[in-house]
Amino acid sequence: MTSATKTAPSAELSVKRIRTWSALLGVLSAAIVLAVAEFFAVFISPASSPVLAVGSLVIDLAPSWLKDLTIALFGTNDKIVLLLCVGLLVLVLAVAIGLVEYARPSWGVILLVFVGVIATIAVTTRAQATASWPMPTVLGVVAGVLVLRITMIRLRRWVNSAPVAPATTPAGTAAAARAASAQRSSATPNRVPAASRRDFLRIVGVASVGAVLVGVGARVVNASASVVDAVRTALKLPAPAIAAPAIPASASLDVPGISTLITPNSNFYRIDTALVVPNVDADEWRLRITGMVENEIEISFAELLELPLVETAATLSCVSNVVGGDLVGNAMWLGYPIRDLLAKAKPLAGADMVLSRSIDGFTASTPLEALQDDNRESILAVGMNGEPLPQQHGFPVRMVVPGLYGYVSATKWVVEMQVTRFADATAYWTERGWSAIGPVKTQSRIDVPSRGSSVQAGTVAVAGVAWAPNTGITGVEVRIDGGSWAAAELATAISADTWVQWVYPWEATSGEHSIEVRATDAGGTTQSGVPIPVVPDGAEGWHGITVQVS
Ligand SMILES: Nc1nc2c(c(=O)[nH]1)N[C@H]1C(S)=C(S)[C@@H](COP(=O)(O)O)O[C@H]1N2
Ligand SMILES: [Mo]
Repeated sequence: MTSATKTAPSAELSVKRIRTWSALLGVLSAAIVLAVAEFFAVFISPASSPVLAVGSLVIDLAPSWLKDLTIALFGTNDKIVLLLCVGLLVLVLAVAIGLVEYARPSWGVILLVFVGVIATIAVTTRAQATASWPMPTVLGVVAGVLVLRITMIRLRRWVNSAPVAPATTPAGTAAAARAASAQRSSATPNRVPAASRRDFLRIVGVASVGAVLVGVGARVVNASASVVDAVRTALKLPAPAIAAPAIPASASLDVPGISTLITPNSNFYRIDTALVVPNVDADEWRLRITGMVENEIEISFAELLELPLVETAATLSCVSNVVGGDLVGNAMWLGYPIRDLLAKAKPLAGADMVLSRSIDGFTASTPLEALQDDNRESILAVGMNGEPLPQQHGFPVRMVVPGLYGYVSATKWVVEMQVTRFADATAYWTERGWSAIGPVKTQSRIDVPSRGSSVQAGTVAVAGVAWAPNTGITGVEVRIDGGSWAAAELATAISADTWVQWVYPWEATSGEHSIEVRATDAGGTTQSGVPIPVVPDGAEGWHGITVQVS
């Protein structure tokens, strides 16, 4: 009885308290939206978080006099002022959403969704936005709506079971009592006030603590990612000591839809085991060469940048790329030859492998020979297509070894190269059933026409790319409807390490037709038509498509 006597008085609800609670529930729902959005932004991009996106949208839309005024008034604090203004606006909207939802159920939800749509537009219109960027905001709004509804239901239950306290201001007394009883539903209260109050407070408490923990945690992660990104953007890479030869115009065919010779960073496939892209501080970064070496070596990022860097184009491919798949790309890399670092470390006799390790624990086993080979430009890359490595492609440093699949060579966020033996150590994917050795298999792909598409009868450009990195492509052939193979025209190869564009002018006649492609590499091997799955060391077979000609 004692606890009931203690809680009973505060279980009473004045209209003012109902309003305060409704407003707080609006604020809580907004906090949930932001926390959940911030959480999912960790996995997509810190810049996809709605707060920052709305902030940048405001910057984009603000008239210049307003920008000038804020800068005049607040100087370099203008961004903070902006974020405070956005924060204040969010707070006002949140309070409104809570009040409206209590007074007119569903209208608060509609208002919340409306604000969510505006935030989503802000996110999608950011310059770097990709198709997945709206996801954090959308999921945040969904969570916010759920919390708003659930907590409002509990609040109503409490209101319905609680005695109404007299309002504090005399003038308000009669009106408040009327309003409060109007707000009760006709349902008979089935709980004692103290219990429904406890229920309500419990869910509000859990949701608040959850929002704070998730939101703050995710914000910290996103903030450190943003810092790394800011450092990356500000970084100016040195010019190469040995530049790649200029790319002749004849290296690119003028065929709409063909893969570009150089794959832009924003289109470059990404494969890794990292749930969250590692944020590596370039100033802290060190690479250690350890294991079976005469001299262990440790090198910092600044030291690496002082070495004479080479620029080299290379096609990177994933062992999981199916025939015709898109887990392959060609970039211009800037880096330091690994063979030169190994020469300083002096591997001991008997060593035959380098186990490279990423800051996140991923490992790859690369034959020592491939890293020492004078005829293979294996590098510790710091640049990709004229920029510092994008974070998701290994900032600040990754390995690139032409001719080996990524899983046995292209360690991103690399921090250690342990010289060892295949007999003594195994890498991440080898422990999961993939081959310890992974040379890239010669492949060719039809980019246009796209599979299943319809084309007009007449001359149709069948075109695509073919690659045999570190070996080179000497020929590409096409056949129609299983007929005889005909040579395609090859663009100028910029090196043996990159893919080559090819085109075949096909006299297409109406009806359904199959098109197949095969390549021959500089080693004299022509791709076999026998389909082989990707596990354990890469797919084989001819890429074939069917098209409809009308
Ligand atoms: N740290 C780390 N590096 C990694 C991987 C990884 O999971 N973690 N995956 C490898 C694989 S399987 C491939 S195909 C290439 C892909 O490189 P990209 O994402 O830059 O295209 O990275 C390699 N480097
Ligand atoms: Mo891969």
